[in-house]
Amino acid sequence: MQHVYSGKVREIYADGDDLLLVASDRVSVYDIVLPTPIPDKGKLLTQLSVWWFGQLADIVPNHLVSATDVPAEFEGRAVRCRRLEMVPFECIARGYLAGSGLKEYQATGAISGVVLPRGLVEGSRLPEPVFTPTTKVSEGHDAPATFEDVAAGVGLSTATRLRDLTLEVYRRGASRAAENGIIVADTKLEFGVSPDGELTLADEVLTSDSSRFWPAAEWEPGRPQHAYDKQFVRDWATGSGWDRNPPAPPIPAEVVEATRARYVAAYEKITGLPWRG
Ligand code: PZK
Repeated sequence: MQHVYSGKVREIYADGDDLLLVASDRVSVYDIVLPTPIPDKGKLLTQLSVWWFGQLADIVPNHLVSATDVPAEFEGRAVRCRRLEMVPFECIARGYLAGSGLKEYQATGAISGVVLPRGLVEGSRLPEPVFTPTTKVSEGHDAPATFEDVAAGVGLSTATRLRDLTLEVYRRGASRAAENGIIVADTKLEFGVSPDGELTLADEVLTSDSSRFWPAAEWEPGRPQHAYDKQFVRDWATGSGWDRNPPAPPIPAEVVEATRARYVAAYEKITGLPWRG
């Protein structure tokens, strides 16, 4: 097996024609990876994503080959997937205002070319979910794109499919999560084209690393929302005196344990299954 790519918290290996996506227990805040792992995070997010692929299979085919046929050292935290020709846009759906969507709305009244009502604030629910793609930039952060940009890149019919699929996946995910006390504010999807030409859902889906999960009970538009998963890490980091430059200090044990409990809770609430790590 050949290592082909390292992300902040994940790795990709090639195994023959397949790829293995491997999730680590690393966690980042303010875009910086902390020196202390969150035990089982990689397994929890991998198993949540695998569960979602099953739930979404009637909407869109996916790249998953096997979640069990992986090397023993990666057991539970890797998926074997089909190698695709990746679409050069990140397909994002937003149902609430946060992050770069909030910034763009405040500057222009629109996101990705979609005009929104006046008077929305940080954390507001949008009248309906919006497709807000970005172009992948190898260095630094992704650049906002409009639907027209996507159409110019991949053609109008593929762009329309990408938008419709992204919004349908978001609606399905947000609705399931909301029934269980979790707001999915937004989610980032990646698609590719299979060797037989089919648009295929790739990467990880509807995890808290690829989405903003908020505790619904604490939702309060007008201020930054609490993150379902990393809020304890953020609160500790803010209070620790750390200047947000690397290297980050180690995470205290009680913050690690509370954070792990949130990843477990998100998995159990969303899937309805007990976590048996
Ligand atoms: C692919 N990424 C992003 C994912 C990382 C980075 N099925 C596929 N075929 C070809 N390429 C990719 C995929 C998928 N998924 C995904 N980059 C390439 C990514 C996981 C971990 F570090």
